[in-house]
Amino acid sequence: MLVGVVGKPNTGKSTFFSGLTLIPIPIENRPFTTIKPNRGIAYLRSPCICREFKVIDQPQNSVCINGVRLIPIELIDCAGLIPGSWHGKGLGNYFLDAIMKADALIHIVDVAGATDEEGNSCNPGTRNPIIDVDFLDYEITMWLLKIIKKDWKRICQKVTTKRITLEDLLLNRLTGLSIKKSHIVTALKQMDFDVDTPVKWTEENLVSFTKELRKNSKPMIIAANKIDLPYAEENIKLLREKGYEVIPCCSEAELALRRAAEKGLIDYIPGASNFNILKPEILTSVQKNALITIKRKILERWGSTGVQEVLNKTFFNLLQMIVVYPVENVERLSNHDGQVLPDVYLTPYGTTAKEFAYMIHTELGEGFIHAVNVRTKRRLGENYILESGDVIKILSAKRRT
Ligand SMILES: Nc1nc2c(ncn2[C@@H]2O[C@H](COP(=O)(O)OP(=O)(O)OP(=O)(O)O)[C@@H](O)[C@H]2O)c(=O)[nH]1
Ligand SMILES: [Mg+2]
Repeated sequence: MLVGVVGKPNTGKSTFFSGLTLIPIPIENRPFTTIKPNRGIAYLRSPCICREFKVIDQPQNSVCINGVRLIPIELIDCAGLIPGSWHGKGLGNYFLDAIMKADALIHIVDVAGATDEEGNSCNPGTRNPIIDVDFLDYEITMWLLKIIKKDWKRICQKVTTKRITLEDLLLNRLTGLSIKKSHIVTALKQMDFDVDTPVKWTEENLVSFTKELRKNSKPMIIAANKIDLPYAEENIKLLREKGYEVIPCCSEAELALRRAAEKGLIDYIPGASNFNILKPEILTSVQKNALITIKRKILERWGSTGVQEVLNKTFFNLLQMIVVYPVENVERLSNHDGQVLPDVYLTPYGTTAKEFAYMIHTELGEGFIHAVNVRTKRRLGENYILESGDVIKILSAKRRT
């Protein structure tokens, strides 16, 4: 699962990315600092079940710190898009190619309105962030439309003459863009157009379909960044009044706190609403004041920097992912090597016990007999829909886990 950090230039995408991954990358107050995308690992945070079961766990595919599981996911920090990117403006073609590999998008908006249309800085309150929110959706949809249109006539002909389904032809056309057949099928159903005669679709039909496809295949969450600046609060209110769901954040504060924590200067945990200064004697008065300002203006006012919340909400709300712990030994909660709660899997809500078995290992799925809910010790059939936090043992005729 790959998540793209996207938006217009100079909104704080690289700062957001670096705050989550701690990868040092160029950050500057000018547009197009990032050209080549940055990729890195960030961590989702989910309460670990080790506390509930009162065990000391030995994580393998994740990390557990003080009862919080850190689950690795991949982030890509993309170059900025500007109006017209979809038809090549400002290296748009190249930039959009990178964005299209993502499974979900985090749209970083300068909610203080302190950057103009092309990402040059301006006085806070100058730019209307609502325009920024809408433009990105438009650019990505138009880019997708352009790709579909390149082959649309041939696709229509093949549906009519060769009786290949529209979804299969579109899937083929959209290879490499992280678009699944289910995304196409859902978009077609939502539109309710005749899939047997796409030749009769109007331009408007095609645009509506592409919009739906974008929403399904590249769902987007809006991070309202730069909440430390004037006008941010008013703009967040305006966006919410217009029905936009936004998560306020301050990437700059998150990056500063993470770096200070890495050096052992403070005890900050991502997502927390507070921290303590551990080594006041080695901080300069400028550093101390900066930390106190972050505490007062961001943590006390907004509850957190919002950055970790954006990442968690992307997975747990937008993509509706759940966490499931597979084990082999029901009593010890361990795997075949005796490691306690070694793995946690992220899977979309709706995953069945049998599908989960396939996720772990093909043979486990093929030989699926039944699963066991470790909490209740009850047997679960292949169609049982997993719940977040489930601890599952799978019995298989082929291989046991
Ligand atoms: N005040 C404030 N400034 C921020 C915040 N986040 C980032 N910035 C500043 O915004 C400017 C641009 O940050 P970048 O992270 O380079 O922005 P970008 O979106 O990656 O820019 P491009 O790569 O050019 O598209 C830098 O001066 C950052 O310090 C924030 O939360 N508050
Ligand atoms: Mg950047």
